[in-house]
Amino acid sequence: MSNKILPHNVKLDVEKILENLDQYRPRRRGWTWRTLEPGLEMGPFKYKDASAPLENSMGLPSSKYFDWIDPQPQPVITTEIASGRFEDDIRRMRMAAWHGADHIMVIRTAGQSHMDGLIEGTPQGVGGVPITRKQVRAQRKALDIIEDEVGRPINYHSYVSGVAGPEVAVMFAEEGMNGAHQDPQYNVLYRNINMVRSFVDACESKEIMAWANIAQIDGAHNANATAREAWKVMPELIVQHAINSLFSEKVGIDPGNICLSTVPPTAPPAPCVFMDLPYAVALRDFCDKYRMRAQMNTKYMEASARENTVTHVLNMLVSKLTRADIQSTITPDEGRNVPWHIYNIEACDTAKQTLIGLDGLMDMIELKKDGPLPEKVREIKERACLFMEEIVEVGGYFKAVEEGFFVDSGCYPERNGDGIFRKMDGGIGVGTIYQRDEDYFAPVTAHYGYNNVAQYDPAAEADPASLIGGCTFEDPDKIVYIDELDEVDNVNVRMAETEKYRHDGFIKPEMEWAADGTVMITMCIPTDKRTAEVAAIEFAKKMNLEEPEVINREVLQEAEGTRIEVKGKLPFDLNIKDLYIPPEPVLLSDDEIRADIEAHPMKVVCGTVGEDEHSVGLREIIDIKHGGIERFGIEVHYLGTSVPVEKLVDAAIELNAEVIMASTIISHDDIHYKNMKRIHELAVEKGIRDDVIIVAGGTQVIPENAVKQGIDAGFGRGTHGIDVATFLVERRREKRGEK
Ligand code: Z98
Repeated sequence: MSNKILPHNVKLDVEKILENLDQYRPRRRGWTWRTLEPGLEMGPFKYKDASAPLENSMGLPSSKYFDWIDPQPQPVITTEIASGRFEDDIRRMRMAAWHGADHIMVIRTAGQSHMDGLIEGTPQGVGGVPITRKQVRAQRKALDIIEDEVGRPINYHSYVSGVAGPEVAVMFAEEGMNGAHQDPQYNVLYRNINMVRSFVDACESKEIMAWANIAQIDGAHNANATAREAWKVMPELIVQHAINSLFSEKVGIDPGNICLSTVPPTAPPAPCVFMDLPYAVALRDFCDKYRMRAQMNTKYMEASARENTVTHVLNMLVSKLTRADIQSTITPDEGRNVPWHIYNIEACDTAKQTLIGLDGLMDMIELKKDGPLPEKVREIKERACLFMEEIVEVGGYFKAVEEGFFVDSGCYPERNGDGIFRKMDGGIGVGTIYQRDEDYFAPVTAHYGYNNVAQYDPAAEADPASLIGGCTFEDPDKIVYIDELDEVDNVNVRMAETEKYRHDGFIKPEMEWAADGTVMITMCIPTDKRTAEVAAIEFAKKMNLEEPEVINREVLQEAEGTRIEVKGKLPFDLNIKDLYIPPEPVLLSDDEIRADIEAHPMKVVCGTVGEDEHSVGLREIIDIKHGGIERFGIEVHYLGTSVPVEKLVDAAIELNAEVIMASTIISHDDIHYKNMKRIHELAVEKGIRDDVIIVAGGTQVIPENAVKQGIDAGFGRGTHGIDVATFLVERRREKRGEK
C-alpha cells in the first residue's frame, strides 16, 4: 500500500499492510511533539492552549453545534492498545488517531519480560501483544498511512524492559519506534530481574534510545499502583523519578526526551485534588527540565466506566493546574476488560474534551503561594530528600532495595515493612554480568562502555560500525527479517478465519477482535445485587448470548435495584447485502432554513386533532425551547388539543396560513390516518388544497401510509423540528418551481 491518503470511507487493508513487510523501512526516527498554536482561532472561538489542528478527524459529539470544529489540546494524547491481536489493534489505532491520539502504546504480552531474547512471528498474546519485529513493522507501517490521513505524526511506543531489554531497544531503533518505557527499577521491583543485570542492561538500552531519539517514560507510577496505601508513596515516587532521570541523562538521553511517568496518587472518595496537587507541584519543581507523562490513577479503579471517567477528568485538572506534556488515557474500563475499541476512543475524547474545556484556565487563576499547598509541597520535597539521603547512607540503591525501602506503604520516613525486598545476588539473570575482555570489540553504533575499536583502526573509534560498512542502524538491509516461526499461531491463520468479514459483506459486532461477536448489555434489575447478577446471566442466555458474564454491578439501593452490565457473544452474523438501508434524510442547515423563512415568511396552523389530548410531541416540534420550528422564524398558531379537523382547515383559511400541521398519537381503528385523509378532503372541498402544505405526525405514523391519505408528508417517532422545517422549506421551493 502506498502512503497516498486513504479515502475516509474505505477500511484499512490490513492484508495489504502485511504484504512485503520485509521491504518496509521506517520513514523517520524519534519522538514528535505537537506544534503549539496559542491564540488559534477555530469557528467562533479563540484558544489559548491549542495545538495545530488535524486535517482529518472526528470532533466531539457536540461539535455539530460549532461548525464541526475539532480543536486539539497541547499535550500529546496517549492511547494504550493491545488486545492480543495486533492486526485488530491496527484498526483501533486509526479510530483513535481520528479522535486525537498521537501516541499509541502497545502493552506486551504477559511474561515477555522474562524471555531472554527477541521473539519472532505474530503469536497471539495474553493481556497484550507479543512484541516482535514483524508486529512492530506492520503497526509502524499502518501508522505511517494513518498519520498521513489525519495530518499529524503519530508516536508509536512499547517497552524496553525485561532480560532482553537491549535487544528490544536495538529492534525498536531499527524499526522506527518513537517512544519506550525504560526504567531498570521496574525490572528489579516488579519483574524480579537481577538488579545488577538490570542497571547494566539499562546503560546499553538508554544509549540506543538516545541515538534513535526515542522518548523515554519511566516506571515510578507502578509504585503507586502496587503499594497497599498508594497515596503514601509520594516521596518514593519522586526518588524513583530522580534515579532514573539522572541516570538516563548521564548515559546521554536528551532531557527533553526524558518523560516522568507521574500519576495522581489517589482518587475519590479521597479528597484527591487536595492530596494530588501538592505532589504534582513538588515533582514539577524538582524535575522542571524533564517532560511530564501524566498517567491516570489506576490503583483505585473499579468496573464503573462512569466513575473512572470522573477520576480521569480530575486527574486532568491536576495536569492543567500544573503541566503535562503527554496525557495518558488509560481506558476507563481497564477495571474489567482488556480494553475495548469503544473505550479507547471514549478515553481519547474525554481527554480532548476536558483539556479543551479547560483551555486558558491558567490565564485566569494561579496556585496559591501560601497556605496548605506550598506547605504540603515543601513537606513532600523534604521527605523525598530524606529518602534519598538514607539510600546514600545505607550504601546506595542496591542496598536500599535489599532492605525493602521501595513500595513500602509508610509515608517516608515512616516504614510499614511491607516494601519489596530483592537480593543483589538474586532474581532472574543473576550472575550473567561479565567484564569485557581487553580485546572486546563490537562493530556497532550506539554501544555503551568499553569497546576496543582501536585495535583495528583508531580512526574508527567514534564510529565502530564503519569498520563493517555500517551496522543495521545505518544499513537496514543487514537486518534479518523473520516472517513467521509458528505454523499455527500466527496472523495468517487468524485472518483466514475472519476472511468473510473482510471480503464477502458479512458483519458482526466486535469489541476487540474482528468478528468476536462481543456485546454489552446494561440492565437495571429491581432486586439485590446477588440475585440481580444471577438473573442477568439468565436473561442474557435467553437473549441467545453465549458466554455471558457480569462485568459490572452497582447497587442502586440494596433492595430496590442493581445496575448490571453483562457481556456476551452473539452467535450469528449478518450480510450487509441483505440489509435494506433507506437513504439517509438530507437536512438543510439551520442557517439555510432561517434565510429561506426570512425571505419568504411562513405561517403554520397546528393542533392535536380529533379526540387527541397528547400535545407533548407537537410541542417538541414547534417550541423554540425544544429546538422546534419556531426557532427558524416560522410563525406558529397553536390551536390546542382535540381540535376538530374542520377548525384546523378554517383557521388556515382565516389566517392565510401556508401549512396545516396535525399531531395525532391515538391510532385505534386507524383514526390517525382517517383524520389525515379528512384534512386533505376538507382542504380540497374548500378550494385551498393547492395553497397549503399538509403534514401530520405522531409516534404511530408511518410516513408512506400518511402520504397515501393525500397529505404532503407524515412524520413518525424520532422526528425533530429540523426534519419538519427542512421538509416545509423544500416543499415550498418545489411549489415555487425552484426545484
Ligand atoms: C503505563 N499503563 O506505564 P512488561 N517498563 C516500565 C513499565 O511501567 C511497564 C513495563 C516496562 C502503564 C503500563 N507499565 C504499565 C517502566 C509497564 C512493561 O514486563 O512488558 O509488562 O513491562 O503506561
